[in-house]
This record gives sequence, C-alpha cells and structure tokens, in this order.
Amino acid sequence: MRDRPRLPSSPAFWRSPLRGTRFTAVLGLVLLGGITVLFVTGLVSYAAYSPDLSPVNDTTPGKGLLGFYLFDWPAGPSWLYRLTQGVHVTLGVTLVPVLLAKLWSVVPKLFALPPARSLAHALERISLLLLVGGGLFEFTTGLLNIQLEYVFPGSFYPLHFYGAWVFMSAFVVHAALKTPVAVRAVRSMRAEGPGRAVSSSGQAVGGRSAVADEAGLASARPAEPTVSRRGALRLVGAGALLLFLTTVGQSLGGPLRRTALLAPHGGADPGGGPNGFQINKTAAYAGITEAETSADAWRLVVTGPAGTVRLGRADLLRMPQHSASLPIACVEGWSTADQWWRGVRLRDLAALAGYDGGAADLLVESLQRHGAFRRAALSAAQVSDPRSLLALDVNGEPLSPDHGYPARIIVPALPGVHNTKWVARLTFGDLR
Ligand SMILES: Nc1nc2c(c(=O)[nH]1)N[C@H]1C(S)=C(S)[C@@H](COP(=O)(O)O)O[C@H]1N2
Ligand SMILES: [Mo]
Repeated sequence: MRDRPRLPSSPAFWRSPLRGTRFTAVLGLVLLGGITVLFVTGLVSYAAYSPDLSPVNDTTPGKGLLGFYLFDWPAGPSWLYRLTQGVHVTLGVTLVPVLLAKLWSVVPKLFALPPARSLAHALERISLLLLVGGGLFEFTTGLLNIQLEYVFPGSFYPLHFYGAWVFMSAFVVHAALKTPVAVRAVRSMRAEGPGRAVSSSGQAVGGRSAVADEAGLASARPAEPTVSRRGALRLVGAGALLLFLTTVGQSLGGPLRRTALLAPHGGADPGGGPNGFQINKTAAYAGITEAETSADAWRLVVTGPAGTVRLGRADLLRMPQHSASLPIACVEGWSTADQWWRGVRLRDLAALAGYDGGAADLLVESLQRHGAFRRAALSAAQVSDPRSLLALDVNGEPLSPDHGYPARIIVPALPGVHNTKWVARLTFGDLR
C-alpha cells in the first residue's frame, strides 16, 4: 500500500487478484443467457398489453417502429402471463448480484486513459457507456417499479421500454465482440482445473493463466488474495440464490409464498384480505365509495350497435352465470393461484350490445375517476373466450369492495392491470 497510485486511471490502482478475464467471463456468460431471457419476456409483456388495440392501453409515443414484432396476445393458457412475467421479474431480481459483480470486475476499464486511442476505440467506449448505463437504468427502473409500485405513474412503461432497446443494442454488440473471448477463458479454466488461477504466492496471472487473461483485466500489481476466484463466484451465486428464494414465492403461491420476503405482495400474510387473495389497490385508494356501489346507485352501462342498456347487479345475476378458475398476474411479478370466479360472460354482454357472435373489441371503464388503471381495452379474441367474465362473485362469495364490487373483469392470460375493478361502463366496438 506504500506507493499505491492514487488515481483510478492508473492500472496499478486496482489490486484485487480476483479480476481477470476468467472471473469476468463466467459472470458475463451468465448475464448473456439471463439478459436474453429478460429481453424476450419483456417484449412478451409489452405484447400482452395489446398496445395496438387502443390508445387507452398504451400511449408510448413513436412505439410503432419498435413495436414491429407485436402479435395478438392469446386468451390462454390462463397461466401464460403468470409464467412470462414471473420469470421476467424473478430473474431480474436474481441477476442483480451477478450484474454488480460483473461491473465491479471491469471497473478499471471505465477509468482507463487515454479516453480513446483511435476512432474504433472511441466508438467501443461509447457503446460501453450505453451498455453500462442502459443496464443500470433497466435494473433500477424495474426494481423501483416492483418494490414501490408504480413510482413513475404512466411513465415507467415508456422509460423501461425505450431503455431496453438502447441497452439491448449495446448488449448485442458487446456480446458479439466478447462472447468468443469469454468462452475461450472458461474453456481454459476447465482444462486447467479449479482454483488454479490465483496461485499461493498471490500472483493472479502466470504461465497459462497469463495467456488466458486475454481481455487484460488482471491487476498489474495484484494484492494477496483473501478469497479464491471460485470462492468469490460462489459468494455471488449464493447472493443470487438468496434473492431468488426470497422472490420466487410471489408468483408460485402455496407455502412458498411465505418465503417471498422481499416481494411487496409476498411475506407471511400475502393472501390476507377479503376473498382470500391479494389486493393490489383498495377501494379506498381508488376513491370508490359505498354510496356509488349500492344497489340503488350502481348501474352498468353497456353500449354497442344495438344501443345502450343499463343493468343493476340483480339484473346481471339473472343472466346466465358461468364460472372460470383464473389467476391474477400482475406486471410486478406477483400472481395469485387460480381463483374461482363467477359472473356473466363478456360475450353474452357483447351479444346484448349487438354482436351476436360475441366477437367485438371492448373498452372497459371503471367507476374510478383518476389514474391510468381506470380503463382498459380488450381484443375480440379475449372477449369471446368462454372463460372471460364480468365477475360478480369470487370463491363462492360476492366480490369484496377491494376486489372490485359490484363487478370486475377477469380474462385468462390477461395482465392483472387490465382486469378492471369497479366496472361502470362497457363499450363494444372496433378499437383497431
Ligand atoms: N379500477 C381499477 N382496476 C384495477 C386496478 C386499479 O388500480 N383500478 N388495479 C389493477 C391491477 S394493477 C391489478 S394487478 C389487479 C389486482 O386485482 P386485485 O386487487 O383484486 O388482486 O387489478 C387491476 N384492476
Ligand atoms: Mo398490477
């Protein structure tokens, strides 16, 4: 430490003997697989919102070009969004220690001088800024959104969406350049056997290891090791495992839900609340009063080519009742096990509004006066599915006020947010 250089731009400033191509390579290959899955499940989640259906579902400006891959989200299997979004959120949380360790392993490069040796080098460093900045941005916005629930009302969505495209552009370039190096480093590690990269004398590199430090990440003046590279990787893995185990329960249900200590809708009493499963936003939060949901006051307004009908809860209960076992799966990653819903089929209401086959797009509006979640648009395929209901009861009881009394939407495989509660108005028509 005597003559340790004080500037991080000096290569000798960085002394951890753990740094080296191999340490970075292992973490990098884990992220290569993991982030690819995050990207795909993220795009899938965007498609699940049916952003093309109506401006109500998505107002992301200029998304047209980037939405080139969009497809019609199916109304089944009913657990589809539970699975894709559960994977997206749980994997994102699990990869946090891997991401941080990877960034730590390459941080000397951030300070390297001169800033650019050539045009190619300058371009590479700019792409790395987009990579690191984009990665931190995506993980941070994602984590804030699941932990604090919509900290960026209305804006999380475009931020996370555009951020993903910027990040992934840089990620693809980086992966193309570095994957061969990483694969070679990991292969050479296998060939040499475990624990050999840090010798007892503390020289991280030497002999074949020096050849393996192709990316030039090893310290020029390594300090005495206090942990082996393998031990450090195990520590990162253990951190990731711990996060996985304290998160995954929120989308699995059963006894495992109790282990979802880190998840806002997990923990010891996640299902507490009326009707026996999670409540996202309460009636009080949404400003729904008992007076406006009472039998005297509440009327569902159904509109379509056949005109407008007004129906009270008693009128709806006199219509044919159907049931469906369906989960609620929130974009935040938590989901419920299947709940037993009962009510009127959306396609029967479509028929009432003038669409005999029950196939028409649907604009749903809530009694709720403010907030982005008071409206949702559903596709004709979603409306005509026999399991898609305007639910009046759940698990054998009338809906509780917090779960959407007097009536709410429940549709298979639909992101939770579009299962509108406290429904006031249904407008059937063409929303494309
Ligand atoms: N009117 C209205 N409907 C709503 C919401 C809302 O805030 N207002 N939240 C949505 C979200 S984000 C989810 S995940 C589900 C949660 O349903 P639950 O509270 O019955 O579990 O309701 C959806 N329906
Ligand atoms: Mo949600």
